Amino acid sequence: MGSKMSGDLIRKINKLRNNRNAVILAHNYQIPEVQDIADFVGDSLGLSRAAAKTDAEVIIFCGVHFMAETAKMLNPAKRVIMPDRNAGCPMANMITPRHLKALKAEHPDALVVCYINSTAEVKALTDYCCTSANAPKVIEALPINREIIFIPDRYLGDWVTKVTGRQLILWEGYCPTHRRILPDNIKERRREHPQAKVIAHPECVPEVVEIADYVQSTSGMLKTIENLDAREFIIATEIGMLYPLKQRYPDRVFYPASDLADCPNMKLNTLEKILWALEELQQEITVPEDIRLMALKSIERMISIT
Ligand code: CIZ
Ligand code: SF4
Repeated sequence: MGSKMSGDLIRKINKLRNNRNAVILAHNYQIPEVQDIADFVGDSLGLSRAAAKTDAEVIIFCGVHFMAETAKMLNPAKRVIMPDRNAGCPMANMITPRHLKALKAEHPDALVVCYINSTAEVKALTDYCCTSANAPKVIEALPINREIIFIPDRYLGDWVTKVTGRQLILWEGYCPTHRRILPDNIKERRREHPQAKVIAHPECVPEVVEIADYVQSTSGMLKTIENLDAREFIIATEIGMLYPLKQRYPDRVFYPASDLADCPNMKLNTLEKILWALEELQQEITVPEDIRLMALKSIERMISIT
């Protein structure tokens, strides 16, 4: 895109953002142009909370569907619009309410914890929500004698089991993007950059998580690096994350563990689609009130723990 054309787009977006009393939220994995124009960049929960703090009437949510749903559930009076509603999360779609009901029937006494990467309908059937930033904390807050079902990410669940020592009943879900990062990618990058520290997202396969120096969510990565002496980092997560890291730490060097860790859903949003979303206010995300109230309980229990 030529700079004049993107300059025009940006001017139009800024004007309409004002006229519509809108706020633009972008996930850490969005393309740089989208992050640059956003009012807030962050992880899914951070964005929902940022939305709650503004007096904007319209939220343009640049992320994937479950994140926009979460923002809507926490901000029911605001209109939440996705620039491209086709941006889903394959992991979130790996468990349906029917699957979860069957799993609960097998373990009727179990508490159910869901990763925030799940649909509103699934969240509504759970006791606690968690993010990758607070999953161990949520699990540790639960009574020691209770069985725990953890859905949908079995790799995050595996890491939480190791960190907390708690047994979890896992579901076979996973993130196809993080699964593309292989232990051999890490080893090769380490040979190229022997001084670099490896930070892996807990959605990575256990073989990657085991050999990483640090395991962190996206918000965790942004915070921890400040306190580390290392100047170079190998980042094992979705490649969009390299941009906010470079923005925040211009004096450090970041290498992606694998260029294949590119989530096609996260890349669907563009400046053109944001402008269109502001013009038309189409693709509004709604959640039925009964589902919202049930799912909100699980989100609020997480918030009260963390
Ligand atoms: O909660 C989020 O935004 C996700 C999906 C990942 C992360 O580590 O922040
Ligand atoms: Fe879902 Fe993975 Fe894409 Fe995140 S990176 S939206 S978990 S598929």
